[in-house]
Amino acid sequence: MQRRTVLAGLGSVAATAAQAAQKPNWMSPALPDGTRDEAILVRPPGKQSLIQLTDRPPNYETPINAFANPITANDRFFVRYHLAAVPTMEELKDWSLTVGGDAADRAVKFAMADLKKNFTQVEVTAVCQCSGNRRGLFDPHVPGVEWGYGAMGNAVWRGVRLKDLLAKAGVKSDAVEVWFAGADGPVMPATPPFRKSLPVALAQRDDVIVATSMNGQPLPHLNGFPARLVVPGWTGTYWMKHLTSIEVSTKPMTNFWVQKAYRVPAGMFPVDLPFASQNDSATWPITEMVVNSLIAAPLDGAKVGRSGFTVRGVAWDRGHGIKTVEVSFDGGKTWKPAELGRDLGNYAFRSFSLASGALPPGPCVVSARAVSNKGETQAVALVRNPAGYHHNVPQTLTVTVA
Ligand SMILES: Nc1nc2c(c(=O)[nH]1)N[C@H]1C(S)=C(S)[C@@H](COP(=O)(O)O)O[C@H]1N2
Ligand SMILES: [Mo]
Repeated sequence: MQRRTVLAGLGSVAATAAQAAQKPNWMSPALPDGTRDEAILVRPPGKQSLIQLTDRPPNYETPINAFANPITANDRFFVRYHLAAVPTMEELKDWSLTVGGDAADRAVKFAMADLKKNFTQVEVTAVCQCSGNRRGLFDPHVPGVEWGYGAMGNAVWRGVRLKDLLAKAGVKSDAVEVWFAGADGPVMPATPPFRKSLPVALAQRDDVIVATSMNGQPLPHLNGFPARLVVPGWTGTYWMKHLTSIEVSTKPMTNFWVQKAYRVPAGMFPVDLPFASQNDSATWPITEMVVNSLIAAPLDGAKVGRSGFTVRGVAWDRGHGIKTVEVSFDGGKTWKPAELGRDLGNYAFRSFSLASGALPPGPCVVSARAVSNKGETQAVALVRNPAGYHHNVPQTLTVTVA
């Protein structure tokens, strides 16, 4: 009996090692073993291959090589849900959006046709990144969805200004926050529905929009069809999908998602617009992203020729724009400035590239680091926080020159 247990144990260890060895390099080797073993490439409806981290609720990340393009294709864009009851396309057919609240003069209701006909259509190119992107690389590991590098994407969002919608309802002078709800919900009634809020000053910013289109197409089902909030510079948690209700409020929102989740130690990360109504002495809500970069090519473990290779990737921050990206081909001993690609706006991915030139045979450790126009740099050492947010330590990968 005991012997059999031991054998079974050994068998599973052997299987795991073999599986790990086979894992393609679209997953970082730094991810926890369990995550690497369970993650599979799937094609959710309307999507190309994505890495499935959980199925219910749907949590799918974008493979690294998709970031060789600074615009993330709709069918490669990552998917993140907290709760499993995602409305079907059929259920979203008679969608409408209400705007009201105790700090609004009146309640108004919009159909899709109203949004398209009666409002100025505006566009913003912006990165949507989950707060927990790269959480799986935290050492020691922290609980949560163990994302690798791909819980993010950059798209051209088109829709109407949030402030124009708010103006139709009328914003009273005692408004503190704007509250948002979407059409998805919990499977069990005891689970609190996912709701988020924004400071009223941010909700009035010109580039905060209710998007109905993404890269020239209607929003994909799993990215918030038919309308979602876009909050350039702020992490994805505020980008409410399947948006159905907006309330202008005299009070700070109170629920699990704002008071317990999505918080970081007070003052740990720089912000331009404090979310004062949600700050307490110990913790602040996570809001603005941190400067970061990702190498999309070559992939970790690739074999390259002695004539060298070109590093390609993207860099982004919280809206100041990218000043420089430097690349190292010697494990961080020396750095060279990369060439920056087209400027798609301060909230967008900035592509970069740099050719290595001829290289001696053997391992070559590649890394990249970005600096924002505000002078902010990527973390030299991991900035630990309990929920595993804002990982922006420069990525390193090893290629073999032969
Ligand atoms: N309705 C709804 N909106 C939501 C969420 C959700 O669970 N439900 N998750 C948020 C989080 S945490 C992130 S990171 C982004 C992810 O957007 P995506 O699924 O389009 O990539 O959606 C945000 N909006
Ligand atoms: Mo997120």
